[in-house]
Amino acid sequence: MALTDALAIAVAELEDEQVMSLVKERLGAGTPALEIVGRLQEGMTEVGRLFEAEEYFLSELVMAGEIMKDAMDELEPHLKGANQEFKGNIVIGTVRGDVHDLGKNIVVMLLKGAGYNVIDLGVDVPSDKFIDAIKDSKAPLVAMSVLLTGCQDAMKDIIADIRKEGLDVKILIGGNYVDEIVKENVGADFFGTSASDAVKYADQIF
Ligand code: B12
Repeated sequence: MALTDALAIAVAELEDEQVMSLVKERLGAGTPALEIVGRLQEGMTEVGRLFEAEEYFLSELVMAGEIMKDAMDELEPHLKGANQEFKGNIVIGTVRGDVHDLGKNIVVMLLKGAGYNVIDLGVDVPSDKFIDAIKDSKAPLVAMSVLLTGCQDAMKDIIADIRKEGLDVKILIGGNYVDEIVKENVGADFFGTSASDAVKYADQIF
């Protein structure tokens, strides 16, 4: 993919200082934080492509993760928003076997900003942790993040386990590769590919 945006290129080239200065510059110029996230994500997608092409290796993937995390720390106050109205509880976690959490953390920030209380279970979350949290919080919505295609079966099992408990909860899945087919396969109610999708479905349910 030929990137054209300077920030996306800086991420793809792992230029950490350049990334931070561009993020600050754009925030200062009034670019919406979510738009900046979009450019960062483009860069990360390119990092993923280079990894697949064996031009980048695990160390580059780790570095890209660090760069993204630093940029998100800078963006977080701008994503949270000022909405303090309490709309209800939402449980979220990255599914068992998967430790990618940068995207999930953005979803958490946006949901919080939209007025939800988010119970974040972290990464590599097994069925029982999801089930206990849903029971304790009586959340009507559980959101799951997945980036590894190899973790689709784990997600399917977790959803089956939740359904077996007979809990009155809607299930939203999200991540870079999920689509209608994945949603049907794992038995979820909704799917999303961006953090704002999470807010859209949450607002529908609450
Ligand atoms: C950074 C990164 C890592 C970091 C993660 C750091 C961290 N704390 O998260 C580290 C180095 C740990 C890592 C490890 C691995 N990774 Co990795 N990683 C990436 C990379 C480059 C970027 C991911 C990212 O953070 N993107 C930026 C965020 C903002 O975007 P996002 O995650 O997509 O999230 C957005 C949306 O998807 C959505 N979203 C996400 N979750 C949810 C949830 C809901 C409910 C909703 C509605 C929306 C939503 O909203 C977010 C914001 O818009 C991707 C490449 C890619 N194309 O995604 C590979 C990638 C995901 N990794 C990959 C692989 C193979 C691995 C490893 C197996 C490598 C290895 N050999 O060890 C390990 C697996 C570890 C594990 N068990 O999980 C592959 C997966 C391939 C596949 N088909 O399964 C990818 C696609 C790279 C590639 N092209 O090969 N990785």
